[in-house]
Amino acid sequence: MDNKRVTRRARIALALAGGTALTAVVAQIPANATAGQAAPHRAAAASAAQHASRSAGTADGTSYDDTYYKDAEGKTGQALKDALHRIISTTQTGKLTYDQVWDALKETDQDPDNSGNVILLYTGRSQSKDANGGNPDDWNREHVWAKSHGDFGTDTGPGTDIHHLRPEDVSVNSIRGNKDFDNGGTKVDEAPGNFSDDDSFEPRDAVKGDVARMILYMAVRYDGGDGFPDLEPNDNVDNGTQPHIGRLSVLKKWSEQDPPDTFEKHRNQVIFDKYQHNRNPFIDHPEWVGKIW
Ligand SMILES: [Ca+2]
Ligand SMILES: [Ca+2]
Repeated sequence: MDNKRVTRRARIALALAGGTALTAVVAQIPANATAGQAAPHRAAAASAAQHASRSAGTADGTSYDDTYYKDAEGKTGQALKDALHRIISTTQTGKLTYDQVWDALKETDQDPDNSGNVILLYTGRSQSKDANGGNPDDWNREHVWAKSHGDFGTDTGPGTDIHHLRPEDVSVNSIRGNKDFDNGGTKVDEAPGNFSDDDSFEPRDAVKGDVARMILYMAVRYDGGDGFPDLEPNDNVDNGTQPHIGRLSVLKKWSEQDPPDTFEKHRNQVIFDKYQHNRNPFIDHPEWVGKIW
């Protein structure tokens, strides 16, 4: 392991500890406290977070088994899916507007090597946080579960759930469009390692599992309540506006081929600590994919 990688790891570890500390600080400080008053609490919280990260591991999803995932313990199949639905729905006490998604993504998808940049999902490009907008090489908000599949739009709900929203190059986002996911197609010039044809899109290898786990999170989180459709994966590539995304058999393989890495785990933790307060169970427990589907 070279020095650069060591530094990068250390920085991510610090960021994780910082995220946990932030939650602890918010919980401890009265609403009228000033920044000056908060400082001693912050030091104490940071120390507590460092301790927690040494003993339990803040980035390790299994450390949530006895708490967050307690009601899912020992379950499989539909019972596991139902339990996870209840858990990730009732704990989602933070819900964003579509406008708030911009700033949230600047934090969840920050380049660990450059705090001024985000990493774009399909292209893998590191790009200035400020270069967002509507020009072809700007980045915008990619709905990995394409919002036309169920037509849920961008009202607060599935259309603003940052577990499946990622920064992406505007023109690459438009090539992906609302296609289902499958292997094959021709190269996407601006996004090395990605392929697309008339009815499907194949992301680069490094994010294949991320894509699968985002789709499956959406299927568990949205089950027809709150006026939103029941999202479910299937094995088709012509789902159109139906509340389905395919192909499930391919997504399952992708999840196995590309297990959660530090970047994906960190983003799950930031969403949990700071924004939505719910977790993507398949990042914490990738083996639950096969227990449900
Ligand atoms: Ca990955
Ligand atoms: Ca569902």
